[in-house]
Amino acid sequence: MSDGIEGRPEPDDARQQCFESRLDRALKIEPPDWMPDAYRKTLTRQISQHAHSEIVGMLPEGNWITRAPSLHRKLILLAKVQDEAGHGLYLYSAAESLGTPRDELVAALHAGKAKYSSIFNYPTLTWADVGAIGWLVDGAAIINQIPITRCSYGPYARAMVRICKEESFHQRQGFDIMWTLAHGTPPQRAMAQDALDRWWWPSVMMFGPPDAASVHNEQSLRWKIKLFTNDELRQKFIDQTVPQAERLRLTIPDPQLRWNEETQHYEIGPVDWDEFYRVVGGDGPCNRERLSARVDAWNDGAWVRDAAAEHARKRAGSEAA
Ligand code: FAQ
Repeated sequence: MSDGIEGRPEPDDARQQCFESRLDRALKIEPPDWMPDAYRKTLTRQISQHAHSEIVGMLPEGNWITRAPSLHRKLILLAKVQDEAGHGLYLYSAAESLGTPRDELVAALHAGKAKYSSIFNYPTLTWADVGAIGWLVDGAAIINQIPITRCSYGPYARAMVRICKEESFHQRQGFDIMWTLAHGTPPQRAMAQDALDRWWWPSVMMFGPPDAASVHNEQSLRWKIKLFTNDELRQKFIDQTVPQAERLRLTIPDPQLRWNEETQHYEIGPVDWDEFYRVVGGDGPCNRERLSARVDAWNDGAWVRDAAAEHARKRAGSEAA
C-alpha cells in the first residue's frame, strides 16, 4: 500500500531494503527483525530438517553402544551420541525462534512430511560403520556446517559454532576407529574397507542434488543461508577425504576417481542420483525403521513431558500466589 507521498518507499519496501542492506553488510538477521515470509519459511525448513537429522542420526550409532569393543570406545560413543542430541536441541531452539513451535516441527517429521538427511537411512552392520560414520559423515557435516557459522540468521549461525567444534572431535574419533581397524588383523582391515565401500557414495550424496537440480541453491545463496553450492561443498569433501583414505591405505570404491592436475581437484565417477531420490522419497534401506523408532521414542517420553509441564504449571502457580 502506498502512503500517497510520491517517491517515498512503501513500508514493506522500506523493510525489504533494510533487510537486504543488512545482508549486504554481512550483519545478522535476528528473531525480532522483519524478514520476508519466504526467508522465514526456507530457514524454518532447513533448520528443522537439520535438527531432525541430528536426532534421527543418533539411531545408527546408538545401535552399537551396547556392542562397542571396549569400555573406552563405549564411553566415547555414548558421549558422541549425546552430543548429537544436544545439536538437535540447539537447532530446534533456533527453528522455534522463527515462530513455529517445536511440537509442530516434530509432528511434521513423524507424519513423514519433513525431511531428514538421507545418510541416516543406511544400516550400521559392523563396528567399522561407527568409524566410517565419524570419519565420513561427520567429516561431510563439518564441511557443510562451517560456512553456516557465517550465515545470515543469528541463532542458526551461533548454534553452529559449538556444533562444529563437537563435530571435529567426532570426525577424529571416527578416523581413529578406522585407523585402528586398518592397522589391525586382515579381517579387521577388510571390515574397514567394507564400511568405506558402503558409506562412500551415500556420504557424497549427503550434500544434496547436483547444482543443476537443486531447488533452493540460488535463493538460499542470495539470502546467505547457504554460502556455497551443494557441488562446491561436495568437491571440498572429496578433495579432503581422498588423501585421508590413502593414509589409511583403503580404497575409495570408485574406479573412475582421478586427480586432475589442471584443476587441482579430484574427479569422481557418476553418482547414482536415482538412489538418492529413492532414499529421500522414503524408500531407503532403513527409512521405515528410523521413523517408527522416533515415533516410539516420542510416545514413550510422553510421561516425562507431561511431568515437566505439570511441574512448570505448579511452580508458576506458587510464584503467582
Ligand atoms: N537428505 O534444493 P536443495 C549431521 C532435499 S547433520 C535429504 O539442494 P537445500 C550430523 C532438500 O531438503 C546432516 N533431503 O535443498 C551428524 C530439498 O527438499 P525440500 C544434515 C535432502 O536445502 C553426524 C531437495 O532435496 N545437515 O550429519 C538432502 O538448499 C553423524 C532439494 O535440494 C544439514 O541439514 C539430503 N542429503 O540444500 C549427526 C545441514 N539434500 O526441502 C549424527 C544444513 C537435499 O524442498 C551422526 N542443510 N535434500 O522438500 C543444508 O545445508 C541444506 O539443507 C542441504 C540441502 C545442503 C542438505
